[in-house]
Parts: sequence; C-alpha cells; structure tokens
Amino acid sequence: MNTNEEKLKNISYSVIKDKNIAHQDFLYKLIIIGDTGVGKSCLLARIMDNDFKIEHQVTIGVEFGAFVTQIQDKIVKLQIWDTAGQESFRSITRIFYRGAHCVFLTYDITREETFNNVGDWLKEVKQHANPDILIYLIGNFCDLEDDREISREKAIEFCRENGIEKFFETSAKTGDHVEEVFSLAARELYLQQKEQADEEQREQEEKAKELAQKQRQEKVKLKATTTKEKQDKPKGCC
Ligand SMILES: Nc1nc2c(ncn2[C@@H]2O[C@H](COP(=O)(O)OP(=O)(O)OP(=O)(O)O)[C@@H](O)[C@H]2O)c(=O)[nH]1
Ligand SMILES: [Mg+2]
Repeated sequence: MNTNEEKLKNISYSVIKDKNIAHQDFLYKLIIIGDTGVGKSCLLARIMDNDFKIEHQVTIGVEFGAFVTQIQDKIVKLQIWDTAGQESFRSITRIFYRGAHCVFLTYDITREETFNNVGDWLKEVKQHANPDILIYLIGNFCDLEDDREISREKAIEFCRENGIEKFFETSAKTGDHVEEVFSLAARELYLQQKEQADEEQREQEEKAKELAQKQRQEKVKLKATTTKEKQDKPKGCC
C-alpha cells in the first residue's frame, strides 16, 4: 500500500444522510460518464437514496445529486452530475466536464463493448476536463459474475497503460462497493486540497522566517554602523 492510500485509510469519516444540509466546508464536483445502460443513474440512486430501479430510464442531458460526508471535522459535499450516455447527447454532456474535480469512468463488466468504449470516454476527459482531474475506473454490474466479459486483470491493465490509479467493481443493484467509491473520492479530494493548503502554509511560514532573519541581520548591520560612526567622531570638539 502506498503512503497516499495509507493516509486515505486512516482518515476518519462518516456519511451524513441529510443531503440538504446548508453548510459545507468543501464542495467538489464529480461527474459520472460511460455508455448508455452501464448503470450511471442507478449508482447515483444507490448512493443518494439507497434505491434501485429495474427499468432503464434513459437520462436526458444530465441529472444531479449529492453525497455528504464528515471527514475529520469538516463537512465535505460531492455534487454528483449523472450524464447521459447516449451518443446523441455527447455535445451537451461535454459542457459539464468543466470544473469537475473527479470523474467516474464507468462500464458494464458483462458487456465488452462498453469497456471497449472506455478509451474514447477517456479521450473526452483529456480534451474537455481539467488536466488534474481525479479519474476512477468503475466496472459496474459486478453482481452478474456468471455473465462477466471483462476480467479484473484486463481493467487493471487498462489503468496501468493510462495512468489511472483507482479501479473498482461495483453493483448498483446490491450496493456492493458503491458507498466505498464515493466516500473514497470525497476523502481523496479532501486530502489533496488539505495537503495543498498545508504546503502553501509551510511556504508562507518559511518566507516569513526568511524575512524576519533578513530584518534581524539588517538591524545588526545598522547598529554596527552607528557604533562605528560614534567611535570615529572626533572627541572634545567645540
Ligand atoms: N444487475 C444489475 N443491473 C444494473 C446495475 N446497474 C444498473 N442496472 C440496470 O441497468 C439498466 C440501466 O441503468 P441506468 O442506471 O439507467 O443506466 P445509465 O448508465 O444511467 O444509462 P443512460 O442514462 O442511458 O446513460 C437498468 O435497467 C438497471 O436496472 C447493476 O449493478 N446490476
Ligand atoms: Mg442514466
């Protein structure tokens, strides 16, 4: 386990059920993308309402949701954008990549073509999202093990080739690993921001120290010059 994962594991957190909570310390935007029918809306319904719909209600454009956690002493809200997977909405959904902090690149482990398209989805991310966006690869439908077409190894290989650090298999139907991935994303984004803020503070403190030392040195110099001037001054002058 690398140090980042250890840190993430050790951060205490709890889920806040009240999604309408007015106050939050940190707000992050997370988008879910992937082919139509891979279960994006069901993942959202599972994390928001612990609900699952059997029928496929095609998403038109985009739908919103939220997932709120308390991490350490801070309230962290994920604003979740569930996008339409159908090709015809592609030009609309692209607009929503902007400003996203995290993306769930989703496929269905029982349909190979949805995995084959993940590369194209990744290209979209690279073209339209922030370069430092956090990318999670999510293989949904893991409850249907007997129908599996994409092995874990194949997905892990894809991650390795494309520099994606996080890969999970989920089931929106049973809820397997769903809370885990959303809460991990919240913790990872929080940790990133916290470490960046800590780093900035360290830099400022360092600068302040340097400045104080310079000022001290200037004072010493000034004192030395004035003493010398006094000594050099001719005595007993009338
Ligand atoms: N067995 C199983 N079925 C799932 C799972 N997730 C979603 N489904 C089913 O898959 C179908 C499509 O789910 P949606 O969440 O609507 O798919 P989507 O990705 O939002 O599709 P678009 O909105 O068209 O992009 C529905 O019939 C769900 O019941 C899962 O994890 N396991
Ligand atoms: Mg949908």
